[in-house]
Amino acid sequence: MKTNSSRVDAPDNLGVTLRAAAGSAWRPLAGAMAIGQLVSGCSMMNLGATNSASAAEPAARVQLMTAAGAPAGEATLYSVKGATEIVINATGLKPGVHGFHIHTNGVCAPAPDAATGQTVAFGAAGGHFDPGGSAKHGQPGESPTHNHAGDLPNLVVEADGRGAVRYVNSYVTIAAGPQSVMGRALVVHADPDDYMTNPAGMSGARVLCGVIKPA
Ligand SMILES: [Cu+2]
Repeated sequence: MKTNSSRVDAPDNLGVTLRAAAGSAWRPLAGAMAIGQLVSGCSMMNLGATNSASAAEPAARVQLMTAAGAPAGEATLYSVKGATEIVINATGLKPGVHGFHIHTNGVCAPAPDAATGQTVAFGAAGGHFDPGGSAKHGQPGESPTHNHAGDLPNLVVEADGRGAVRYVNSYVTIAAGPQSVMGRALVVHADPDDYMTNPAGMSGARVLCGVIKPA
């Protein structure tokens, strides 16, 4: 089995390798949303045709950029039974584990960090999308009142600088409404997300950002 490819293929490819951060306490999501669960290590997960977005056209796309403005991969989003499937293929990252979230504002410009007041890359994207008003960072897949709906699984980046995650988020939508992610931002961080510490899981600097736009 291929051990170092981090590419997530197009959704019509039903065999997809996914990984979660080593050692993370990952819990499967319930029912149909289990297609978004991550499999530790080198495990193949068969995305059943009836459960995947394989027949769907992408509803939204994200062009990821570095703070210097260089292209750094992309993400596509699909509507899946009232939930949102997010497929990210990022490039140009340092090998290791990187936090990954939906941030509130679809603006990838420098701005002061809310906690420190220091101007940081992509600071204008604001904090994690939190339509449930939890004001708490945590494990992806909890309820939106337990922690940010925008909390997503870490990317694991290999020596080639690529990292990929496919994840179904049950608490956000692409369609208009209070949970909609359209016009918000995806952000990849420099460090691992511990899925616990407020406000961003100790995931460090923002290294990639892209605005979620209609496909
Ligand atoms: Cu973030």
